[in-house]
Amino acid sequence: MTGKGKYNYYMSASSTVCKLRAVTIIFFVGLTLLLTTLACSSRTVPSERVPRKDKKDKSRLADEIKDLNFPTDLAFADDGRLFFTEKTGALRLIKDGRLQPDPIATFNVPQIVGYNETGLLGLALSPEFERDHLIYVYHTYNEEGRLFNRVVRFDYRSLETKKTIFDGILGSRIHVGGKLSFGPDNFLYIATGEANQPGLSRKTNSPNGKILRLTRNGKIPKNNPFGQSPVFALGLRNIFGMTFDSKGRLFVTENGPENDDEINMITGGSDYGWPIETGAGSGRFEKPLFTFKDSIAPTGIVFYDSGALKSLKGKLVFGDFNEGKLWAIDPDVANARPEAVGSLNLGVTALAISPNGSLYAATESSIVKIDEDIIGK
Ligand SMILES: [Ca+2]
Repeated sequence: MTGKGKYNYYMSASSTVCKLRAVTIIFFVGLTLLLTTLACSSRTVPSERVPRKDKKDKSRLADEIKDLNFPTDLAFADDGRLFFTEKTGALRLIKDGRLQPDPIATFNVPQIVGYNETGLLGLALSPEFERDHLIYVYHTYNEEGRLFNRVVRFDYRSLETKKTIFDGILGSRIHVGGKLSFGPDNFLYIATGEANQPGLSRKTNSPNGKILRLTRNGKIPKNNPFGQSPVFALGLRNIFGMTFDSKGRLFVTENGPENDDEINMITGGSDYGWPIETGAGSGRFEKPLFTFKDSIAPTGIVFYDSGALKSLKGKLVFGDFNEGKLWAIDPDVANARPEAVGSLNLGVTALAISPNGSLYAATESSIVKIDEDIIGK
């Protein structure tokens, strides 16, 4: 995601004016089209204001929640509550379909003006969240002018008791990773970035540019591949998405430099080549499941195993930040290519599947339910 201002959250005043002009033009063009459609057809005009009747959707979320402050990660509880992080530091909750006005907790993250990828970046609920109420987050912090990242755990019922699970991940304005996932082994997987120091990706004594694996209390599992090291896999540049499939395999979206964004299957002890090689390379390093020659900035990824969106069943689904598209690839088909399956027109940051199998995407300013109207657009 380097150099394209993709996470450039702070808009300049002149671009605001341009956007207002554009919005005005789009409004009048849209109004004309709407009136034409109404005049020419008796069909119902599709509108996001028309609630979709989906009585099975126990999460009861609205189809779209707007005006958010750059959501970065999503996590559903078993009862359908949706927790999400905002880049600027707030952990928020959507309950009974409604966005709760006050954050659950706010993290003191650096508010960097200009292009940056720092902040409150990742979220995972404990595998036994209904019982232990534990929430894990990944966030950047500033210590004496230097940026670092850490993973913190707290009890949803007593927010003041925070436990640091892992600390000392070097920070930078860019390439700070941040996604968290619990594996089927109940270990916590942490995706870090190389903090714009590519050499760190190769060092097993650095947590940067890696997938880390820890117990839920932050200890190093006995069977980690590099002995008494949290490192699970190395040679990674910057990861914006991580998920396990139904077979327990781990997949990530990795952002290449100006090209070669990768979808990788991660196995313990493996080396993914950065910064020596990108893409399929010479065969010396782990080969990606797929490499995008032209950068799309892939982000949130899920394995879709529900029947609600039939065309996606059994596929890895991921979003991109550059064009706001959704992509799907079958991880079990050799040399499969991702297929663009829909578009949100806003940079996608995270994906999640609700307990009843509905797919949701976070964009840079909203959370959207992905239905058949979007898939195939
Ligand atoms: Ca690679």
